Order: sequence, then C-alpha cells, then structure tokens
Amino acid sequence: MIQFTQAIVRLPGAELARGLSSANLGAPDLDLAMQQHAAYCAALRRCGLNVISLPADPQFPDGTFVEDTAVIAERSTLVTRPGAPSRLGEVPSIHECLRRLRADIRQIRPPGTLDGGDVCQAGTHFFVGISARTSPAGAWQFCEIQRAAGYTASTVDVRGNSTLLHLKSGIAYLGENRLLIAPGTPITPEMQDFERIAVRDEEAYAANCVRVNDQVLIAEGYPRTAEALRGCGYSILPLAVSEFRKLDGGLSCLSLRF
Ligand code: CIR
Repeated sequence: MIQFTQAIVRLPGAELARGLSSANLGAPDLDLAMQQHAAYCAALRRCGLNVISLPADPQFPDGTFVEDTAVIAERSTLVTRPGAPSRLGEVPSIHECLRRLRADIRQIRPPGTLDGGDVCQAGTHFFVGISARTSPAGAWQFCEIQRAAGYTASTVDVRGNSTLLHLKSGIAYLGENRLLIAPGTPITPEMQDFERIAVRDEEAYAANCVRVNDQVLIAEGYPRTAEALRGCGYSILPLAVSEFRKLDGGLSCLSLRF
C-alpha cells in the first residue's frame, strides 16, 4: 500500500450552504462542519500526514471537496476539469499549490470533464467512473495519461445508478487487493481480480472510506461495515461527516492524499 506523507485540504467557508446538493438532508451547519473538518484533519495527522490547509474561497462553496480537483499518484499528477460548471474555478489555486510540490502536472482538456471523486486507484490500476460529472472524453484522457505513466486503467459507467454522484460514492480500495463495494455499483471484469467486500444496503454511504497508511477512515455510524473492516484486520478511525453528507460529500472528497 502507498505510504502517504501529505494531504491537501481546504477549510469550509461561510458560503458552504450554497454548495451543490441532491441529498435533501437540509442545510449544513457551518460551526459543526468546521468541527468535523478539524477532526478529519487531526485524523490525517494521526495517520502521519503533514496537512496543507488552504483557505476557503467565497466564490466556491464546494471548494472544501478538494479531491475533485486533482489526482495525485506516485508516477503522475494531474489537475481535473470538474463536470459542474460552478466548480471549474476551484482548479487554478490547487494547480498553483501543486506546482510547488509536484513536477510534470498534466491537465484534463476541454471538452472533457473529470472529477477526482470518479477516480479509484487500486494498486497500479485506476478505475475511472463515467458519471454525471466525468464525461467519456474526460475518462479517456485520464486513462491515456495514466497508461503513459505506466499504470493500467479502465472505466466504470455509473450513470445508471442515480445514488452514485461519483464512482467513489460506491467503492473504495482498501489495499491488500481488496475493494469495498456498495450495492448497485457496477462490477466490471477488471474488478474480478480483486477480493470484494460488500457493504450492506442500509450502510451504502460507508463505502466511501479511505485507507490512509495503517488506518481506514470510515464515516461514523455504520457498525456493520466497521465490523467487516475490523474482521479483515483493519484498524479503523470513525469520523463524523454529517454536514458534508448534506452536500453529497464523503470522507474521501475532503482531501488529496499523496
Ligand atoms: C458537488 O456536488 O460537487 C459537491 N457538493 C460534493 C462533491 C463530493 N465529492 C466527492 O465525493 N468526491
């Protein structure tokens, strides 16, 4: 499993409640969101990461979901072209930040679109969701960039499942050749090479967990998934993310890890 040393996050700002949402769970509470974000950053530090925290930008209410703006792997770095027009402007500041940290940064070019939430790296393979946010053209550009960097890549069309905003709303790579998968996530031939752990229907949101070094960050309140992960030998760190869930966000989308 990749050992991460750094994470980039962006603080939620006063404009958070204007973020895109289909969740119907009400408006996020900013104070609680700030507390949850602080606990999330503390968890990343506990996993050994140096956390680079960017300020909120009032122009971009979804800016705290930094995962969608870049994909950073050992052999490649790229900035995305988010599929929601209101989020396109989040990319330049992330690009600027990455320029100081990474060499040879590639870009998804128009008219292709790609959200980082649609990218699931599983060892040396990338699964790329084609979704309401990531276009087939964006996914193909992504696959070409990763193949040139020496990875393999394949697409997963999630457009048939309206509960999946992104591929990673329904799948996580745990390491040790294991995928955690929510019901309704398409199973592609490339996934057959992995051990697959099923998340129960009523705990589907818990599929968006994140392996960070020796820990697995998991949303708080999903006991069956937590038990399944512990049963596989993982040490888990449950975190409250209710306020980000109100904006269709999960654990993975709050950071870029590398
Ligand atoms: C959006 O709709 O773009 C944000 N409200 C949520 C993005 C969540 N991103 C992710 O899960 N990777």
